[in-house]
Amino acid sequence: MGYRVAVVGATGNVGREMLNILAEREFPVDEIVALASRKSLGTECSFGDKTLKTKDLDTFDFTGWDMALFAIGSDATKIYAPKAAAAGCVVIDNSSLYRYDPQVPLIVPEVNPDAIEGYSQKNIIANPNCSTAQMVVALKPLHDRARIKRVVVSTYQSVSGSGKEAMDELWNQTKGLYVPGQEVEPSVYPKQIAFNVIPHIDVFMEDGSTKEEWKMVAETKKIVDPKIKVTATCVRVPVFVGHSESINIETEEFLDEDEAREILREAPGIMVVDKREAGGYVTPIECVGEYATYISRIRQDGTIENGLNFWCVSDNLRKGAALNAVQIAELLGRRVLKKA
Ligand code: 2RA
Repeated sequence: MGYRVAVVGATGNVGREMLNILAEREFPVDEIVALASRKSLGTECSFGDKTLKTKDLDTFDFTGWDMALFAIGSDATKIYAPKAAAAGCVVIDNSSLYRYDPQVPLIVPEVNPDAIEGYSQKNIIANPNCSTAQMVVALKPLHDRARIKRVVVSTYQSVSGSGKEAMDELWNQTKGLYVPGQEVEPSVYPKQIAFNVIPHIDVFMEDGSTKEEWKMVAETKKIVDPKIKVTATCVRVPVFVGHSESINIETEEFLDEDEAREILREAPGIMVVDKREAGGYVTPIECVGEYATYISRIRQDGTIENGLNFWCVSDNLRKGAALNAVQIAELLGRRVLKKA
């Protein structure tokens, strides 16, 4: 006995990864349906060794379906998520629409699994922003041991976070720099992304931060601890897949770098690769397709009493989105629906 599962937005980067990961992890599926907009009707999507043809989201009836993993923008989610939830289908939503709603749990299963108890308020569970997910996996075990007071994070986010069009722009713009007459002007991004970095993700807020930076602050507080102070600078870099983050934390209690390394080594979802030698650290290219959040460069920050620095890398389409959503589905099945 398994679950009837819908993947909504099955033709996008994240939707395709959701299908891949549901199959890889042999999620107990009785029936699965790939849903997309009418213009993508009939598009083929892989589900393990099976091929699904997308069905029309607009006319789909979610009645009798156990859960729907949503990977569409907030505008479309606003239309279809309430329909699915009202039909009794639990929505696991990757958009930012419900993340800050007090009646919707925002979950990273390695960090706050008990929050799943709150799903029934709206029959919706929110998936965090990709840059938040990998960071809180690393923060949680250190916070439990030494109580984190403050986090300073700089991110180096791959273009797949902006979608397939951005990946094409990076590819074509890079190629165009070497092929006369094939120059590609910026369109997805305000400036050239090839061989460049852009300190701007999402819209600018009143205080000069960007919404991506605000998300990291708000979501870390909701998932880990509202008392933690977070300041973020989010940067787009010319990498296809894999977000990297330079993280500095200040803790209540002193935490020695060696103890921190051992704590992280034992923590769920984390792989520590940390040798003080050339190549003794993880780079985004190495995390693509993997489940783990990788931690390297763990070291004391001697400029403050209780400070630590470390490097954090993860596949933003996986732990940053699709894997976390599937892990929430697994948690929902284990703790709530209990059909398999
Ligand atoms: C990005 N975190 O990287 C945002 C949305 N995926 O563009």
